[in-house]
Amino acid sequence: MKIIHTADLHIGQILYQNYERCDEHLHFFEQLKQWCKEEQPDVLLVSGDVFDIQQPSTATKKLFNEQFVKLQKEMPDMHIVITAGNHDSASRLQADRDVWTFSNTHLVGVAPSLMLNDGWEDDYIIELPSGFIVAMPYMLGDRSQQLQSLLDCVAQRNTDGRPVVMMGHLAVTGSDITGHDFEIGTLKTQSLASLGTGYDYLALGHIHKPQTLGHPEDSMNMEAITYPAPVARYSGSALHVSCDETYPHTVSLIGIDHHGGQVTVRQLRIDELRHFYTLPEDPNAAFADEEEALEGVKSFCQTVGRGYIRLKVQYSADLSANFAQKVYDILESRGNEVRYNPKTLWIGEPEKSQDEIKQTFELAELQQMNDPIEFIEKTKTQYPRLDFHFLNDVIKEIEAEVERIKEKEAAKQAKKTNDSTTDDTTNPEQE
Ligand SMILES: [Mn+2]
Repeated sequence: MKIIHTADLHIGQILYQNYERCDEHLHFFEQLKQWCKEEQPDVLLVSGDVFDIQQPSTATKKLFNEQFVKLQKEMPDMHIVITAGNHDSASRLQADRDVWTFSNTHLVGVAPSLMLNDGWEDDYIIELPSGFIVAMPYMLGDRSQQLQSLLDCVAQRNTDGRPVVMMGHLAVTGSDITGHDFEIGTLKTQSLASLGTGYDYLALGHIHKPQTLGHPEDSMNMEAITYPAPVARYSGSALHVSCDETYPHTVSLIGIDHHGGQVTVRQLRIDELRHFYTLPEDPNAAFADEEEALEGVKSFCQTVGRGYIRLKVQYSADLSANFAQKVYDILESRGNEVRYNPKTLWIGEPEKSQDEIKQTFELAELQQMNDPIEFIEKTKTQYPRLDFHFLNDVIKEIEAEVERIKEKEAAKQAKKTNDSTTDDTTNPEQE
């Protein structure tokens, strides 16, 4: 079974509230089409975040329709499977499903509900002569049981050892999230183990850096690499979605010989229409003042002439209030081929006074505390504005609440164990 795996297209993305990226997406689709023609895969997988927003514009939907119809027309035997990511509207994608089925294109928007009807598996299992695809879109809740029952269902049908592929859109615990600015605590990760067993290749989306899980050493390797099944991989996004995604972007060409056999991964490097630059390009330099920064922008326009730029400016530089407008004015005369990220990187911030530094606790400090009261006692001189007595009361209260919750949980657990013992004796078939 031969697969081309991509994800996180984010069609319709507007960068820095200013720049449409249609031409960049078209440039991507041109390459994708070329690769499909050359490689003749059995199936093209798009693992979620097809669109950048839930209600894409008419122009964006048109681009989606045109490009996927084109792919299908050129490769009528190739199947296309597209799942919804967290950026997509699950129900909107699902609503178009029936129409697309006529052209070997399978859209899966909505995740299985907790109440399942007979035959629900058929909404997620795509059986092809070359193999099986379990197409899972982005899921909010824990669907471990449904995933395993889908894989079990495939195992039953798969009497001739065909390859089994599963798709998912989620952050797997331990993956490399370089380039994503997730705030601490907002990224929900799931363990690979919770996604079940029985697939040969797990085609993941959501994390934008291309990577095979468990093989960080292979991330920049463009040669064909063979692993024993199962293999879990993020294809990475189609375009750089932010300027922090400095690594190369690729689509993944996957070959699977048979179920439980060998999986071969080869990355196809995507040529980006516009690259991201931080000016000055010398990592140790920063613009000293406004004049130098504007000169830097002009010179970039003349030499490179295309791309997204952000500026590194010395902290001491005094930029005028309409600095960004001055940059836009320079770029406008260049037809907006050079695009500006107005979030300036400030270099060489002067050292803060002791009083300014220790207003809050660092997360790492909190994690080191075995006994917070003892820790704060020891370090309170560093925090001149800290109301120690107040904090002491708060922590005591939290500790008491945690105890209460623990007791409640223990009581609940004890009751559950009792109940399930009763259930087991009355009806051993029921779970
Ligand atoms: Mn996503």
